[in-house]
Amino acid sequence: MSQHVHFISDLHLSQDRPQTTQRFVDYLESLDANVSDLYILGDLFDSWVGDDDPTPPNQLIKDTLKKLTDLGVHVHFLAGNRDFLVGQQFFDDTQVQCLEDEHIIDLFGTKTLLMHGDLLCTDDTEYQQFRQLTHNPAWQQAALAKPLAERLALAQHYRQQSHLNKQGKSSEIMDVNEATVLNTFDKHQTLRLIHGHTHRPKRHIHAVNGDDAERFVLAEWVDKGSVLDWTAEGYNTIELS
Ligand SMILES: [Mn+2]
Repeated sequence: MSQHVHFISDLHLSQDRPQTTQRFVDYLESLDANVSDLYILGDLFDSWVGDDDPTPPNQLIKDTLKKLTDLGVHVHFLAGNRDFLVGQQFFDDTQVQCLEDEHIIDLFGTKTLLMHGDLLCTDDTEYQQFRQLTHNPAWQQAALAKPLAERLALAQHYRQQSHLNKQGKSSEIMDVNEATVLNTFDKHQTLRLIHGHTHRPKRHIHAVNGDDAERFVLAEWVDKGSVLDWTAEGYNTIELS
């Protein structure tokens, strides 16, 4: 029986999206040892204000992930722009492995770069400045030191702000920058990239130094779930309704 490797992103789990939570729990509970690795490429949560936040569905998700890692499935998490404050306690509790953005794996013999995808959206300079600020360890430490109620209120504020900002930006600005994509392939000397973030699922082909490089964009989980499923024979997309 051939081994499977799964990739998902952009579930945006929150108390407001119980169907997505249920779909994700059902999906995790359906997995067995035929799946060697599950890669979660960011924005699993719509917001994460600290590992001490007991707001549903946080505990349910942690418990379900722990059951899966107990079965021997390797689960990996690469943070997105919504859940970059997922911390050590989360990883200790779930035994999920934390990956840095721009992580390289060997996917059935092909060097494959994994990203959330926001780093590719360099046309959005305002967002890139915000990203730099919020990825500063001192900023994160100060943010996490605030009382939980204040962090929850701040997260609410950022979500509204982000929603308003998006309305004022063209869809081109919020998509990946082509030159940045090419530079990223070149920097990592790879011909395959898998990322999420833009919610524009597609397989793109880019010409990189005379070779065809493939870029898979994962789908968000909104009306249905979506899993990029790889085996040694190739890939297919699994939809979960
Ligand atoms: Mn994102």
